[in-house]
Amino acid sequence: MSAPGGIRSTCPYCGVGCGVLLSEDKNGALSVRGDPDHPANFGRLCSKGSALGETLGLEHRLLAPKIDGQDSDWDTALDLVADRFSQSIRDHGPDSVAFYVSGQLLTEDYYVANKLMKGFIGSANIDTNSRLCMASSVAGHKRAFGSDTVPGTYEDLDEADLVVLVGSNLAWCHPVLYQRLLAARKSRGTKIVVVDPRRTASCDGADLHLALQPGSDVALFNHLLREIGARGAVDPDFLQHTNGFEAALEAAQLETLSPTGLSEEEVRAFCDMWIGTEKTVTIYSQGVNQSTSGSDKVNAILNCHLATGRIGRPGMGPLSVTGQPNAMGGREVGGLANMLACHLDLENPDHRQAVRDFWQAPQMPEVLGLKAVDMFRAVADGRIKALWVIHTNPAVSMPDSAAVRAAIEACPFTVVSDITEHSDTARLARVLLPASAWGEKDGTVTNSDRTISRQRAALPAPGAARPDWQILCEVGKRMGWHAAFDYESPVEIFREYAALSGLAGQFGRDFDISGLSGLEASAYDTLAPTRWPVIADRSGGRFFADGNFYHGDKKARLLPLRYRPPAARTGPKYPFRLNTGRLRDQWHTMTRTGLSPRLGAHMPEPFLDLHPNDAATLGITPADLVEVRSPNGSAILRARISDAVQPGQVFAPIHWTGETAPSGRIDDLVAAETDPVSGQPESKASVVAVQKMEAAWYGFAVSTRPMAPNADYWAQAPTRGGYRAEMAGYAPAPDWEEEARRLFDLPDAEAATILDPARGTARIALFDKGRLLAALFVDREPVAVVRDYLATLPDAAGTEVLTGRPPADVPDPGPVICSCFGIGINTIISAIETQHLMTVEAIGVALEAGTNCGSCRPELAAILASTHQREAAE
Ligand SMILES: Nc1nc2c(c(=O)[nH]1)N[C@H]1C(S)=C(S)[C@@H](COP(=O)(O)OP(=O)(O)OC[C@H]3O[C@@H](n4cnc5c(=O)[nH]c(N)nc54)[C@H](O)[C@@H]3O)O[C@H]1N2
Ligand SMILES: Nc1nc2c(c(=O)[nH]1)N[C@H]1C(S)=C(S)[C@@H](COP(=O)(O)OP(=O)(O)OC[C@H]3O[C@@H](n4cnc5c(=O)[nH]c(N)nc54)[C@H](O)[C@@H]3O)O[C@H]1N2
Ligand code: SF4
Ligand SMILES: [Mo]
Repeated sequence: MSAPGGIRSTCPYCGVGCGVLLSEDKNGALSVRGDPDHPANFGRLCSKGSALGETLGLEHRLLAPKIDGQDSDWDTALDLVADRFSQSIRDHGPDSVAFYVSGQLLTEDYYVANKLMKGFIGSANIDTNSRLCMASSVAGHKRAFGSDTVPGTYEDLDEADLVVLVGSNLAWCHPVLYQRLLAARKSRGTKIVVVDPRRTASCDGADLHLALQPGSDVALFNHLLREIGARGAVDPDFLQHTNGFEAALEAAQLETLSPTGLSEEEVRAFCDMWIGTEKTVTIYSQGVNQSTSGSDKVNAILNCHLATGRIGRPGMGPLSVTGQPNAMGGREVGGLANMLACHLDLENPDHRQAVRDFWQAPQMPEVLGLKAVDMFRAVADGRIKALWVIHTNPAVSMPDSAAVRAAIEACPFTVVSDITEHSDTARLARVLLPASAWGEKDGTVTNSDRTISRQRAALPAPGAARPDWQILCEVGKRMGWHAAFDYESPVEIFREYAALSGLAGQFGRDFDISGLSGLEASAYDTLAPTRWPVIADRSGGRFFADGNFYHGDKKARLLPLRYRPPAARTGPKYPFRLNTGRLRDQWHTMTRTGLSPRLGAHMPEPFLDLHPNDAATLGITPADLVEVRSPNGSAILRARISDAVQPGQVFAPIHWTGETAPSGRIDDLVAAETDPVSGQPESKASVVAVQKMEAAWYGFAVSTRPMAPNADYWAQAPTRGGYRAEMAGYAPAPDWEEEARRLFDLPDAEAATILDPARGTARIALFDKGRLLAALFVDREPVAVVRDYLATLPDAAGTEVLTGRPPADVPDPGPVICSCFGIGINTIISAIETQHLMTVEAIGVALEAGTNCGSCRPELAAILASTHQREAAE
């Protein structure tokens, strides 16, 4: 829909689901602004959303179907996919094929993928990366409520008096919601508690941080339940609508606090706040879900909300925030191997029959499909003979990812639908299918609070790219199911889906949007953000305040739970607990955010945070590289010494890949241990050993073009003028000038060099007619050059580049803090000192830093505090 400010659409990153306005800027490029009318963000965007325009270039796009690395055409590629899938089904049965899909697909794409696999191929072997993300929340919701229902809404954050963040770094991962929370804090004094083993950016604004031991959340929330019981804080009227309170309390009585490692005072303060504040929202995310006790953690939290009746009323309730833009939509369409469509159950014969009749499907599977980890095991041992991966990058994001890569490589037939061929998964596929990207396609997504929003196209699809739903339907038709997949446009799919949800409503399910089943194409085009359910007598709202749940007896269930430690145990061989997670400015495997120089500047390298005491014991100093080994694999990462992590614990980000830093692939270290109920892997509690990398050489390079490093460690990131790379190796090159020419692919460029073989140093700059193209700096120690200045090259030219630092009259901005305006730490410190700035707001006025998305504001506050501290001490 074209509004006065442009076309309305939705950000393709996190589950906040911010509305955006798309228009053409004065250079003809797509400009992306926050939509002031969208109820998720009211105009705000975070650094990732603001940088969307920088990620739309076509140089990395897959523009034609490819077979065995050769460009092909759609007919040939689609026929091949349909033939090979059909052949496998004929020869080995429907369970010999599988789809592995994504919470980033649009609802319409997701719906047809699920329909094709479950209704027509007749297998439930479709699973999604939501298994790595939301599966424990889904399982917890179903156990407690009888359905996968998110009870509350974002408005609860405006009305709460206490918000508890459990295993959620909201400041970085749901930044616009976090800003909304801070705004509420400012106006009504909302208290914030963070429960996280690590001190994160979300702790900066918090009243209390409980740095519990990894995996011990059940022990903490069992204790809270005990206190709720002991202090008479249960809501007896609400308990009438529940079962299991006594048993849950009894199990909680057996628990102690010792697994948490927290002091009694800290926990008392937490219980006082929680029990004393009726309007409490508990937000939880991957620190809860990604655990072998993930489902129990979810239910331990839900137990406390059910016991106190704090659910579904304004300003209170549990809120599982979704990660991906359509994680919620995927759950609605039944994209997981253990679900049907529209919150109907695969195990229920009546549900199966109803969906089968509705789809006029030839067959429906009666058994659950393989969950992600088991699915790739079945690929590895040959049970799955044809695999189609859509909109996800399992070769790096699955646990034990080296084994997943080997499995994909050995699979007889693999298809990948992606927007780029430069991904670790795409590199392994036989057939590559070019998908239309965000900005080019139409459909719907559902965010964390059940709001359905439209994504709308503002750009033409480049080359031969096609929307995912169309590719799936073409294969369905070619497999012989023409009528079932004969859609002209997404609205036809949406209408069918909405009608099916009406059937689910008749079965008494929560997910019913049948009010939208008659939507005309024009109404779909203009559809405003709409929270489900959408039925004759109801639209949106909250669930469960009335005590009506979705179990057979309409009651909720509290569960008896006991703490279980993470599956892997630390010991002398693997003494550290490895925690993994996200950075503010990158999205997953970086195939999109990795293209933005602004976003790349925040953290250009993969790293490992370790506690100063551990660093001292291991003899590791800042900027060293470390080798990290687990029973599954190894990695090399830059050491960051920080007391944000506890002794014995280390943290690494998930974003680096074979494309950006092959030895930084963190899931190579992660064991494929899963939650017994949800099948979700324990991505945050592997065990590792850490030691200093005894590198013989270190390098830093800048270049106008991508480089081809040949080093034991390397990491490459985009800059405004090209690329920067860190490198290190066990054996130095015999001739560094020759190596530089190979690295930059500039065999004949003019060179300026300073070589000192005796000291193992080399500085080489390569020019074309006096214009700087690339430079390499090598040393036996981590290279001491001013990286943020060199990263501005080739703006600065000339042989003075070999000094590795800016000329006296050019200030070095330092590492970027504010990505939106590209402002470095040195610029900020200097403004604080010279202009005597006292507040984050004043920094904003002086430099603009922190005034757009606000996600660097915690860092600005920290810089302000440390600069003032230093000034006071001087
Ligand atoms: N910038 C950015 N934002 C994103 C994404 C992104 O890639 N980049 N991805 C999106 C997606 S798909 C998702 S799923 C969300 C994830 O959003 P979050 O879940 O908020 O992010 P994570 O960094 O994975 O993990 C959250 C925290 O869990 C903590 N944790 C680890 N173990 C435990 C434990 O045992 N108990 C508790 N209580 N905490 C623990 C970690 O220290 C970490 O700080 O983010 C979404 N938003
Ligand atoms: N150790 C550890 N591992 C984790 C996690 C963790 O916290 N720790 N988190 C897990 C979680 S929560 C998640 S959600 C996963 C995320 O992991 P992935 O889903 O594997 O990561 P993405 O980079 O989002 O992959 C999306 C892919 O889709 C492609 N793509 C983009 N747009 C389109 C499109 O329109 N159509 C198609 N067909 N393709 C497109 C992108 O280029 C990219 O290759 O990682 C999981 N892995
Ligand atoms: S918070 Fe940021 S990443 Fe998430 S939807 Fe909004 S703009 Fe996109
Ligand atoms: Mo996720």
